[in-house]
Amino acid sequence: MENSILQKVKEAEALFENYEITGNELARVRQLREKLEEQHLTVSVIGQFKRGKSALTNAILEDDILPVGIVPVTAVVTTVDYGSKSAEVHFSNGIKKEVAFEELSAYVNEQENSDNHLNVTKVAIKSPAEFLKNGLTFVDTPGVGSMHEKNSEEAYAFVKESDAVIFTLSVDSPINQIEVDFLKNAKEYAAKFYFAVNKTDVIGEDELEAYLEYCRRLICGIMEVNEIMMFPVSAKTGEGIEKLKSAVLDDLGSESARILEESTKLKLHDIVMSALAQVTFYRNALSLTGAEFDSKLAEMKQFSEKIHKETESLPEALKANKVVCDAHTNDVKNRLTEKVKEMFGIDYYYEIEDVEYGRQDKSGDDLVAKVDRICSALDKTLNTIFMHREENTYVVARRINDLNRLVRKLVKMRDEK
Ligand SMILES: Nc1nc2c(ncn2[C@@H]2O[C@H](COP(=O)(O)OP(=O)(O)OP(=O)(O)O)[C@@H](O)[C@H]2O)c(=O)[nH]1
Ligand SMILES: [Mg+2]
Repeated sequence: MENSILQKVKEAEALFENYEITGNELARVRQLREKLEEQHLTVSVIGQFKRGKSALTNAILEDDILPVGIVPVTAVVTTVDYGSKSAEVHFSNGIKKEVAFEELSAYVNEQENSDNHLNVTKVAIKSPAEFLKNGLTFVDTPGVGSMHEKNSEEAYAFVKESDAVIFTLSVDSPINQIEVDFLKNAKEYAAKFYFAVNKTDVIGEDELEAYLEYCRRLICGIMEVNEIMMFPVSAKTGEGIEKLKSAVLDDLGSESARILEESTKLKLHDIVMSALAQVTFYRNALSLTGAEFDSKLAEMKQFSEKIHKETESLPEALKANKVVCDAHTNDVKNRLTEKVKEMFGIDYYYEIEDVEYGRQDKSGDDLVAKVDRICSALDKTLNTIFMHREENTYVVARRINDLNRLVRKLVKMRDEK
């Protein structure tokens, strides 16, 4: 008997295949189906920067593969699968390059590949570690909350692909708002959580008990559960690592189908919400009278031209400043969201992760290009609607009718438990 979540994923896939406006969601849902069919689980190590995620990954794999350090280190996602030892760097232009382990740091390390100017999408490692034998993909991610915002974005993006997470805290610093926010977000996508409290070697036993109790209470509140799986560990001495590994492997043995099903449900919900926002936007815009639509389109175009001009006229010194550039880009996204809301009365969904970030420390070209990309995604949608509006009224009416049906189906999918 085919399991019901797989059926739902297939239904969504079949639905999205019929509409050009849900192309993004189609790609995401296909990936989801493939993982489900292969029963493939992704377990990621996530958390704030410097909690010891990479050190913990190394300790679990019993091999010092990944760079570790006192300054923010991990700039790109590193996946580890079972196999004979090798490392391959994947770049955003599709090129893959096999590298020696001694060279890894040049791609993974924030200090060497700053702001990921080499445009690495991920590093894919193969390792013969026992832990990986049953076919899980284990992942070390960049940390959230450092000055290097790009790392936080990568970490947030990868949580969406994780089925289970090892959320890493450390005893040398109390849980802060950055971690709370990240955990709340992760809860929306991953189905299983292990809490590793790292660096236990730096404090005494009494202090550790008090710290664990404090973490337990706080996290139970955030996760809205009575109990959590918490593991005091030291990546440095190896203390507690075996217990953590056994817990993960035991669950994978007995619970992997349930974890995958739960995680797929969460991810499918996110995809359906994204499709719903996109389709509602499209339908509402198409339903406007010709004159209403034309005036709104003209106003949106003016608005995006204004944003372009503002961006171009920023002083070169500011355009070369990464912090200013990031703040400006975020501001543009927010303003466009507000404007679409004002013009069309709905939330427009930005695939923020799809925006490719280039290096910004030499000239302002990249900032202008980045703003261009953000505006042009919206322009493209509006232009498609515009073209459809030019069709005869019968075709437009049929399209709206079709979209209404699609919205109803998506609402049903969204509400199904
Ligand atoms: N004492 C002690 N230090 C540790 C332990 N684990 C990691 N560290 C140290 O903590 C620092 C950060 O470790 P990383 O593994 O690079 O931390 P990370 O979370 O991967 O950091 P980012 O990649 O920047 O997010 C390094 O100086 C490590 O040597 C531990 O168990 N005990
Ligand atoms: Mg790291």
